[in-house]
Amino acid sequence: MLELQVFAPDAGLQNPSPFGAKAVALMQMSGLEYRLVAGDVRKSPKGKMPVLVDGNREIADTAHIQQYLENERGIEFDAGLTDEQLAIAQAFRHLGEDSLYWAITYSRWIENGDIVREALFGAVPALMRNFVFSMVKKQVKAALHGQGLGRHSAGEIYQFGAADLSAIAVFLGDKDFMFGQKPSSIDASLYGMLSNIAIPAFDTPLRDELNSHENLLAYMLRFNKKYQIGGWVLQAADQ
Ligand SMILES: N[C@@H](CCC(=O)N[C@@H](CS)C(=O)NCC(=O)O)C(=O)O
Repeated sequence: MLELQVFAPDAGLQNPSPFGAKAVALMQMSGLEYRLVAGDVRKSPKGKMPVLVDGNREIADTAHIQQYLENERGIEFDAGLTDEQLAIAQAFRHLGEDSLYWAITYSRWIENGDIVREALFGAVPALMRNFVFSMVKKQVKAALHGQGLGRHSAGEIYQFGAADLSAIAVFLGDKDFMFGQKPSSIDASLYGMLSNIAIPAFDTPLRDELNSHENLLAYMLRFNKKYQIGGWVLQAADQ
């Protein structure tokens, strides 16, 4: 059976990773049987999670996981989309995964480090936890600096994040999904980002911004319910 490796759930957070949530969304959309397991990022082929394991094949990166499901399992996530829609999807994918993702990363690691430490490093013995967390936080800070977003003030970073969220909200409008009534792979990608912003444990300006867009909240919930994902999105919707 297919196995999807993600970060282990901890501290009440189910799969607390935007790309993990995107991969779960793709798997649920595919309708294929799979097992969700806690993976070890140090053993991942590209040093990142998630990873899809199919027998002795390891597929790292959600873009490659999507391609694998399409090419090897015949799943047509984007059937019926025009070339123009595919191009728009590609642009929104990068907005979510290469821009908004970094604002999420900042809002967690830099601004809510204590929660991340307890949520993601719960398995590390208490005596070592601070040390291990500080080391990883240093790497995340360097990555944010390298990417460029980390060079801005908190206010500026959240403005960039809010602009990304507004762009998604405007394009979505009153449609059910980004391209109408039928979900496609871009919805899985955006679901991964939005559902992570919605995690109740992270009370951040990004979450406030998300909460100010009723259509985005309804979209997230609609996707979650359609593919029976459950978890924090439903908790957030209840609040
Ligand atoms: N492009 C990758 C990005 C995956 C990614 O950035 N995963 C993060 C968690 S959300 C990760 O594994 N970070 C650990 C690290 O960078 O050491 C994908 O689409 O899967």
